[in-house]
Amino acid sequence: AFVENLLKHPTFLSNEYTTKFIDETPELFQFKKRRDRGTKVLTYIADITVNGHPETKDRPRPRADLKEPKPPAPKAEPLMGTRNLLEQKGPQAVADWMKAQRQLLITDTTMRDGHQSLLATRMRSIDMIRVAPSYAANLPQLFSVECWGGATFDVAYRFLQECPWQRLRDLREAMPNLMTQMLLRGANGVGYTNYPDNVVQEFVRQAAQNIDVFRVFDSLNWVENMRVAMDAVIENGKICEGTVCYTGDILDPNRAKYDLKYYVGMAKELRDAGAHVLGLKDMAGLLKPAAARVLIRALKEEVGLPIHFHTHDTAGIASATILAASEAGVDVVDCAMDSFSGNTSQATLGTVVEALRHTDRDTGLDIKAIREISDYFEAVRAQYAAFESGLQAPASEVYLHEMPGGQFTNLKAQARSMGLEERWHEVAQMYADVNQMFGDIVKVTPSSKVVGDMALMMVSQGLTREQVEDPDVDVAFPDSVIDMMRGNLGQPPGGFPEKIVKKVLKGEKPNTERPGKHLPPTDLEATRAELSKLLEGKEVDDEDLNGYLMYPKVFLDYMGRHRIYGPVRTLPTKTFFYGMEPGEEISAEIDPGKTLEIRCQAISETDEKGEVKVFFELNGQPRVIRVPNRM
Ligand code: BTN
Ligand code: 3PY
Ligand code: ZN
Repeated sequence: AFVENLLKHPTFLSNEYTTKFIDETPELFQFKKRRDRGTKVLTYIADITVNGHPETKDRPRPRADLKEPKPPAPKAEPLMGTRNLLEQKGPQAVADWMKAQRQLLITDTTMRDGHQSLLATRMRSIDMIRVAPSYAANLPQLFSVECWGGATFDVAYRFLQECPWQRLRDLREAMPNLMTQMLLRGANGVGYTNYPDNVVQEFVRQAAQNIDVFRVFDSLNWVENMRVAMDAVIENGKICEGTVCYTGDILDPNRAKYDLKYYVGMAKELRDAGAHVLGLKDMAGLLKPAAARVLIRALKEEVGLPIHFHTHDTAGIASATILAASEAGVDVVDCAMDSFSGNTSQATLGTVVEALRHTDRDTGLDIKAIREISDYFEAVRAQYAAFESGLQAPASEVYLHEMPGGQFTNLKAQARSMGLEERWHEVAQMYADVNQMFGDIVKVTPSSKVVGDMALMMVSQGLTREQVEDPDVDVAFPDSVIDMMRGNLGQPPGGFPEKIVKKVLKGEKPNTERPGKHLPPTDLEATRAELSKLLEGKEVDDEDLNGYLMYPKVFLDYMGRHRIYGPVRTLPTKTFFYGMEPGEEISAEIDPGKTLEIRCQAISETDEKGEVKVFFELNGQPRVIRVPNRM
């Protein structure tokens, strides 16, 4: 009935079909009879095989001789790691230990910021879960593994057709001795807007089941707006890394707004708010070695918390800055596996480890184990050629525009889609101008998106800063700009400039209090009931509820596709993005112990109805799936 229903639909027969079609026409997918999961997965493979994946259309293809990535063998039973200390003695004991020992501790970011910054966050869970046991066994000295939060949450649902919570559970189970770490955007959760306090609290409670270290930041560096999230982390017994976002240049007298005093002051506020660890988040990679020496030394002396430093290699200088920070006594730094490092990503893990060998800050990590895992990720990365940015080299231009590493390639893609790729350097300059027009703000998700939206609009419409600020020139501001000027992301130090607020809000009075103060609490149980109804009575667990609370539409779209395609998360990545070829065989473990052995036998010509038959063998049984050819 499913195929019949679907095939008669005019949109499905035309070329307009994308996975969106399903989101917009859910009534077609309300079948009486539940199809089995094997059939659903075959339907997915057949569809991709015949019509391609919308996300990889017109993008570079992986090499033809691509081999399935093979993770290195776990060497032995995992040794005790930081997670064991946290479980036995609690977060303060971990913080005390960090300060007491001398080695430079390392967080591996490959599974979060690494692919967020290089591959538009598209790495699939299966490619992470396969190598997680090797991390646990072969790199037990790691401080933590950053593997969740930031953009990974919505990208999992939205583009990868998988549940982010399940990813986290699987990773946790595979690395029982290592602390898992996530990036939490304070009152913005893992979204782009401020949520009611109880939604943030509920999200943290759920995440704390499997996350040990929460890096909590605010996109305007407003500590007031971080307290709810920080308190929730502390209440759940996990490590609260209260985080300062770094912008400007403390050594530049012309950028006096963000000087040493400012950062030390904010760090003290975070300490007083209960942070166990001080995060220093240099999301754009602007902190230079000489400035790092000064800043880290001052923070160590005046704040007293252990410091965790995060930077990006956009300008090519991240490892130099890390070494300077190390000499100044920083406690932990973020690096990515070599094959996922450099450019807009983090510094190169193996290189930092080697650079500190035979010094008093030797990391204690096994360089051979790092190389083996990096080799695995090199093969993983080759599968995602469609999502590479094409960025050829590091560039000092980042000191001009100050775009975060995680935004850079996204904004470039957005510019490309608007026909502005040739004018990228104008966009970069405009981004800097918009920042000044907004009063020189911290630019990190979501404030960075607002600056990017405004810059693209101005370049595409040929508007200058002077024109935008001129009360006599009519400007249609992007919604995100109006929202930020209303105060819905909170307040930057010193507030937004009156001139621009007036122009954007046309005299409407902005809210300068904490946005969460005015958002009524969400009735969680009523929301659960509403969601259950939308899912035709399906029982809604806490993970699904939290997904829906963060991203209602994205979550429902995901569930709609899940009904049709079933559990596609364990398909090999090549199959997920490119389908199968006749003669090819794959296997996918859809549940522990339940494996689908899938062989693609043949693909028919398109018949007079415009359909293609894809012939499979599923665990030895012949199966035929018909799909419309929309190519
Ligand atoms: C050096 O003296 O070589 C640099 C300072 C190293 C001090 C280490 S860093 C980790 C731990 N945390 C501290 O505050 N002190 C030690
Ligand atoms: C995110 O919020 O996703 C970031 O990576 C910010 O740097
Ligand atoms: Zn980052």
